[in-house]
Amino acid sequence: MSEEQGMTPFEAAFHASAERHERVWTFCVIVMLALLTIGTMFYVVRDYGLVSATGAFYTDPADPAREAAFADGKIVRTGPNAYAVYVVGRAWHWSPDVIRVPAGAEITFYVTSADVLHGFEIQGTAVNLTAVPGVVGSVKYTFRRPGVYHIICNEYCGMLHHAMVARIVVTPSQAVTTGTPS
Ligand SMILES: [Cu+2]
Repeated sequence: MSEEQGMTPFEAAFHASAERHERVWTFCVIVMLALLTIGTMFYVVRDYGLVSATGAFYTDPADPAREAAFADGKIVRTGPNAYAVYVVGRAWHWSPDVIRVPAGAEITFYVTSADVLHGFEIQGTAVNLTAVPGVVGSVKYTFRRPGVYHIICNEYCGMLHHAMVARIVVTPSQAVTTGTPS
């Protein structure tokens, strides 16, 4: 109040105008930050799905059940809407190299390596674990949207490391098969 009293009419008008613009600008920044936060959360939830568990367990490499599960990799239906996918990395490919699972199902990946360290990464998702010989790592993931996702190797493993790419085909249906692309 005393501040306003010592001002010329021009200064008072300028002061009021500047204050109004600062309020508007601050409000705009708050709105932009809120939209950015909400938008980021929306895309993270939509595209990354839920990685609900990561861990590793050890099994006897000579266990016949394990040998069978990881021989060529396989997909097993474990519940009405759940699948277990056994993946093995070998220089320089993933088995199986085509994985078909339905959208919305809970997929548990069991990942190991037959030779050296490989990096199991599903592009466009938060799934990323190291495939270690003699160790089985596991991660759960739910694909929200049908489409083709790629498994890459992100741990340098030799000459054809860059060619270690496999496909996950997420179907809208419940149909599940495994195979090799021709
Ligand atoms: Cu590699």
